[in-house]
Amino acid sequence: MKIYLDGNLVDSAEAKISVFDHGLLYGDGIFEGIRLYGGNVFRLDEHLERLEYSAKAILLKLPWSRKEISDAICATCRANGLTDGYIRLVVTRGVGDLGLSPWLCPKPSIFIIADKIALYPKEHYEKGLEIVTVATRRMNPAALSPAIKSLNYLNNIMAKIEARQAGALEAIMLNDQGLVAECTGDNIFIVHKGRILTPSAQQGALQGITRDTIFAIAKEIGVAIEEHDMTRYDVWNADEVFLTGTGAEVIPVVKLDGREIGDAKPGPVFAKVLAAFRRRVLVEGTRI
Ligand code: PXG
Repeated sequence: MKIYLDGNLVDSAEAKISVFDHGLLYGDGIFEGIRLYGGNVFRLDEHLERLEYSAKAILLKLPWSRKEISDAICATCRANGLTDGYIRLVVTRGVGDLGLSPWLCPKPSIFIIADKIALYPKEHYEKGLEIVTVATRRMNPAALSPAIKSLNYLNNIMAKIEARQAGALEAIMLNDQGLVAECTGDNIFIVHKGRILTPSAQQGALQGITRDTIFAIAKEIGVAIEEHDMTRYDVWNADEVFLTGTGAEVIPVVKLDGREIGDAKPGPVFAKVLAAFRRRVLVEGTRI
């Protein structure tokens, strides 16, 4: 496998970064997870815009243009003969002396991995996931904006561990008001009385690229969609629930905290959304 690392395509065994990289020492860096479908990179511009926003928020000046990053992504996919897969783009603060200060790092590093990913076993895409609510709360936006896709994922990892300990593959994280924010690596949607509802960014949801796609799909299929505050009670009593993310794509949820959602089967709105999503990913991308 070839990895793009700071301007070169190198073998994965040679793709190494320094122990003095602040991305590793302090989680000081940002990333994007992107999908490749049939040789098209899905919503590449939107991912690169979010990367630029994350960079701006952490005062990291990207020394590469959007075009240069985009070309590097396409070159990495081509070098690996990949037409369908998952692209992990990471920008770290770079190498610097010990100490938190980002000014110790003169040059950011960039690397790109283009590989396969299977977030959940296939059967759950057909039968649905059983998930739980965990005690670990979503980071307060006053501490770290959930809009920044930073290399600090311990908050989500702790929640994932709790889910696993409860025998579930994914978890709902509440914000510090006790409202539903999102899952550990996915956004959440509920369907109630014919409307699709999802928590807002203000309530701690990452503005997912897949989430944005669901808004476009809802318009296309003529189903009302809106951001709405929600509690666990609202999710337990939803007609349907589904999760979205670049890794997960679109996956139904049939049980939360031991309560069956609807009739405990993936529902008709989910089926329509999934079909529209499958059509869209093949036509909306940037050719590699
Ligand atoms: N919320 C969180 C906390 C995420 O990390 C999403 C929502 C969905 O956003 P997108 O833009 O992907 O629709 C994410 C996405 C990985 C990986 O291991 C990262 C994510 C999702 C799945 C896998 O690289 N982050």
